[in-house]
Amino acid sequence: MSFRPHIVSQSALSPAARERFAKIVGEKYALTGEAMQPFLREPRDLYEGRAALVLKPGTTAEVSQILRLAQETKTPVVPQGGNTGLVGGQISFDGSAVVVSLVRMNKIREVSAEGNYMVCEAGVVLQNAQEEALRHDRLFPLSLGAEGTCTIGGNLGSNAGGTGALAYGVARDLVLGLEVVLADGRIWHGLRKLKKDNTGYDLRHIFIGSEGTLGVITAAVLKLFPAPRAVEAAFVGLKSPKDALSLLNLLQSRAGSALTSFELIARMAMEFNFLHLPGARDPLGAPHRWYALVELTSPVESGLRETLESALEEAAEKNMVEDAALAANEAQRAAFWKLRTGITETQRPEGGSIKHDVSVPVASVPAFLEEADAAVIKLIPGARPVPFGHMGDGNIHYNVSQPAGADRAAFLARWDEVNALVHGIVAKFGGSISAEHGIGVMKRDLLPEVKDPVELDMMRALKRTFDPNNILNPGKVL
Ligand code: FAD
Ligand code: 2HG
Ligand code: ZN
Repeated sequence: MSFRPHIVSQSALSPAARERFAKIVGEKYALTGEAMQPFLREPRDLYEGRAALVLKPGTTAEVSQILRLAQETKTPVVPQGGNTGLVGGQISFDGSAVVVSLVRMNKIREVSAEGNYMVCEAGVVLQNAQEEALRHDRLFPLSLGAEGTCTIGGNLGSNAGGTGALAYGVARDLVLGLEVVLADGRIWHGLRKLKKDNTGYDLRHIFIGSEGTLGVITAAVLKLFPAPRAVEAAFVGLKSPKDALSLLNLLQSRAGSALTSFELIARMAMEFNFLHLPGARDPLGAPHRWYALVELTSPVESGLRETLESALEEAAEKNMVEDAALAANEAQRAAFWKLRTGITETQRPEGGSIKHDVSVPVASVPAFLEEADAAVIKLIPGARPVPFGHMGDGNIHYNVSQPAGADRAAFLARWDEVNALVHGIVAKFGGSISAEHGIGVMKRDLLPEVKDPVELDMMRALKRTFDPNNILNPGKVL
């Protein structure tokens, strides 16, 4: 991958500035040397970062002071949450930069079951937010494989999608209000709890998905939903993505908004799971070329199982599905989901993997997959496409593993070439080269190729307005 880190400043952070930064959070929470390492590497080991300091503020006031000082000293600041991002957005590449890790800001300030909202600080781990909502008989529906580590701040910074987006939308759809520290240290107290508020521009959405380039989110008012009373999941074996599309449509017409997840999985991903995921077992008796993990959820006890069973029977009669297993209990449902969320990890032992997090219109997913598979295998005979993902949203993680036994480095050296091929097909279908993981550094240099120049100009204008000295996550996104 030809990525050139954008070094903003070659000068080191002065000892005096270092001392002033450390004083804001206290020495214990100002890390240097080896202690910074966990904050400088990311999940796929694709990038190794550099920084002068990692700061772990405990309050919004401390974040504000850090940014005031960063502005004064022109110090680059890289906001970081759980460090699970997949495009390098949370990684600092500048030896004079300060990483601001929000993980200590992990208070859930308020939960209102009656008002259907919760107020979380940026460092609250997503799973903790979900669990707290459930304790109040409410659902916070954002859900993704990294939920045990990723944070609300990172989820909003990257506008995460995940497996519930089909029914509940992406992260930005789940936010009522925000508290944000601006590049100059001022605090925007935007923690509104209103569903309706048309008093001018809706600035929430400028910060959500801005990947730490426009401000540091310190807290958010999140929407809650009734807790599920019934959840039913099925693991389905299919001949083709075309049949998966037919099944998706059938389930949507039979179950309506109760269809909360529709995930597609290629056989190759299942094979990687069987090899590398401890305890993984095939829920179905025989292999299938494709699988769908589908889930129905309802806030009322409502005959959901019968709905799913009869829809799957209908699908079988219409030859849309080859086989299906319904989860008999919670443990089986969890095992189904493990086969889906484990894929990110089980690709790793198979060597180099070239990633594409793409979306196309839902009905174009089958044609996209057919064309991409043929093109990739023609380009690199023996390459192993491992497509999987959120088919209900038209979002496929079109990952390509190296040919078995091939040289990892030589395969990864073809990253740009494979990207160009796959992204070219995505463009043909009017799709996006980043459906949910963002731009970060991984796709920064591709953005001008795919974005309308007028849109890029507007983005640059926003950046200049919110961060005129380019101290916030410089070199990311733009
Ligand atoms: P980080 O990685 O720390 O940061 C992500 C970005 O947000 C960076 O640009 C950072 O600068 C910025 N940021 C962090 N905190 C703040 C803040 N307080 N204010 C402003 N900006 C901030 N993503 C999906 O969308 N869907 C998935 O299904 C999904 N599944 C995943 C599964 C696995 C196993 C892994 C490893 C990752 C997955 N991801 C997925 C990617 C990642 O987990 C998400 O993008 C997540 O939302 C990042 O949260 P984080 O706290 O780790 O953020
Ligand atoms: C998922 O949906 C994530 O599991 C990660 O977005 C995708 O590993 C990946 O490429
Ligand atoms: Zn995903």
